[in-house]
Amino acid sequence: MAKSKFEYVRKFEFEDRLLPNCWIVVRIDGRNFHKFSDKHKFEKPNDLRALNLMNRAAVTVMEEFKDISLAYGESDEYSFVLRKDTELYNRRGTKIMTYLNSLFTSSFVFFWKEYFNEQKLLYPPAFDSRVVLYPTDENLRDYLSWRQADTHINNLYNTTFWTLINKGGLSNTEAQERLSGTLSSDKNEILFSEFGINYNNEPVMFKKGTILIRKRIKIPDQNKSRLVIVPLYEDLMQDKFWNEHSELLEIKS
Ligand code: DGT
Ligand code: MG
Ligand code: MG
Ligand code: MG
Ligand code: MG
Repeated sequence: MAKSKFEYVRKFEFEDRLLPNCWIVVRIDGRNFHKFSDKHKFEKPNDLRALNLMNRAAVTVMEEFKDISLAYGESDEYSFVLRKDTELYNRRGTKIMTYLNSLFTSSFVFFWKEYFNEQKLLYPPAFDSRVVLYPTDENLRDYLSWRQADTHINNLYNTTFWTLINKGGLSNTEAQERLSGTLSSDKNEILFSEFGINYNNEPVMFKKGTILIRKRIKIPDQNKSRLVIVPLYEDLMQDKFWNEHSELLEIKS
């Protein structure tokens, strides 16, 4: 077919093939979830419905895109790790990022009712996303450790903050002032000595975030196995995690 005179506009498009041999991380984050969580009456500091819905949306994305080997979620964000040797969409960055983001967002809306029941979705939520390349295994591990450290710092702060308000009768400002300049050990101490709360006994999903990986499961009574996506609530900063799940850093041959 003859080319139209308009065809030249394609030349304005740019090539965005991601560097080979690097881990691809796509991180998605809810837009203005400060307001969204407020309008939808999320429990503070952690709303189990919201976190489980985020996990469900992430599992949907992983079921569809098999080259995602691991995902990590906390709060209103999810990170997806694609194998460093993936050739998904010829490693076109925007194609990968926008598909993951839009499937995540539509799943979040699609499954909303299953988690929030009577609480109606009041307006369409949006998520931003970015794609980041990590050339070494160490960089990838440090990226995930960074996100999990963030989960820990925020959760310890938020748990103490809301305990001071809900159980200690402090105002928001008073709680904020009380916590200003405190170390982790101070917050643990406030929780324990003033409220009898041992932070170690808080729910592990709140403390560690959710790690999703694929594990081979034997089907009972059959000589078969299949890969299933499983949630883990482990410390991924430790070597132990990467030794136990050594397939994560291995290259398929
Ligand atoms: P952004 O990402 O720049 O558009 O703005 P935000 O407001 O989404 O800020 P971000 O992503 O740094 O922080 C996440 C917000 O979502 C934060 O205000 C707390 C809220 N949020 C996330 N998960 C929960 C939850 O389980 N319960 C409650 N109450 N709030 C949550
Ligand atoms: Mg943000
Ligand atoms: Mg956000
Ligand atoms: Mg966030
Ligand atoms: Mg098309």
